[in-house]
Amino acid sequence: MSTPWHILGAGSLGTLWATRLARAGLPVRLIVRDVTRLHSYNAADGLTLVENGQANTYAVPGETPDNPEPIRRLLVACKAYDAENAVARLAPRLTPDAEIILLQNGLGSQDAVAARVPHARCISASSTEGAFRDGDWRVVFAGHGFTWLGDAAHPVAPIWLDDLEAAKIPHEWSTDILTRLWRKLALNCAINPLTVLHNCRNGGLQAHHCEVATLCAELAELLQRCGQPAAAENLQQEVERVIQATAANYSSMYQDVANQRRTEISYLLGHACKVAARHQLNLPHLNQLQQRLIAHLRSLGLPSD
Ligand code: NAD
Ligand code: KPL
Repeated sequence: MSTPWHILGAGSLGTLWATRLARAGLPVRLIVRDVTRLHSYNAADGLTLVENGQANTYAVPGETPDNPEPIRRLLVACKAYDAENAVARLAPRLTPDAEIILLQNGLGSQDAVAARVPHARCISASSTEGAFRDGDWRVVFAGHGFTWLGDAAHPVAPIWLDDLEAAKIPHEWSTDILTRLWRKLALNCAINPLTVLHNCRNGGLQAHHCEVATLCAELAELLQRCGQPAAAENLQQEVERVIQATAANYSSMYQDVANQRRTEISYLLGHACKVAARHQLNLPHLNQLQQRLIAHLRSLGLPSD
């Protein structure tokens, strides 16, 4: 019997991964927050994936973090601000050879998790897949994309990539995952906060070309300084390309704010500003953007961290 996939977080990405792995006949367990959520989950038939308008339900067994079964392969699919505590709670269940796959956007949460469970191998992921929940235990596969996985400490690919192949999860093992994560972070820093502050779709930033260009120049300087020159290459061109290609979309941060949800600001713009300060790099526009965003979130009564 192959190693079970324990999936922490029954949100958009967690459900997207759990259903595709289960569909391929692989053993999957879903870890929900507590007994109340487990009762709610057990009252449903399982997890539902809506793809191309068609809904299919998969009977993935659910459990709470306190279940005694050891965990050898854990997919962490919660938000960046929940990852460290969520994994710390599961630490006693991790086997000595445990592997943890971290799906969080941005940077900072991966290191926090790794420090909590130093014996486990932590693999970071950067995904362009898109999904959203349209009900409890139900997810809509909204945007086909790709997931890069990598381990900055050990370049050797894990054997379970075969499971992703079987589950038809488009992926690639990356030997420069940090560069990918920094590049995505820079894109998110140049686009997402401005869409919130200007209250617009991504395409609305075409009217703020100079502001975007100034931020890209500072972000590129930061990437150079923290040893990520490849992530800095042609940053502004790529940001402009993404703005154009996703012109009709609302950024993930815009959607969080519109739905009065906590944002991942600390792992995106907050992380960039923190690293710049650590390098004694003065990036006035990036810092000002962070202050404006924090003030805006506070004015809406949303957490600013
Ligand atoms: P989500 O909010 O839909 O799901 C997170 C789930 O984790 C929630 O159900 C929450 O209740 C659960 N959770 C939190 N703490 C938990 C705990 N201790 N135990 C059990 N469950 C817990 O989030 P999402 O949209 O799936 O995003 C997850 C990560 O993936 C984020 O960092 C996000 O930026 C990134 N991401 C998302 C998408 C997407 O399309 N949704 C795309 C790319 C990257
Ligand atoms: O990833 C994104 C997001 O909305 O979080 C894009 C589309 C790249 C905008 O930054």
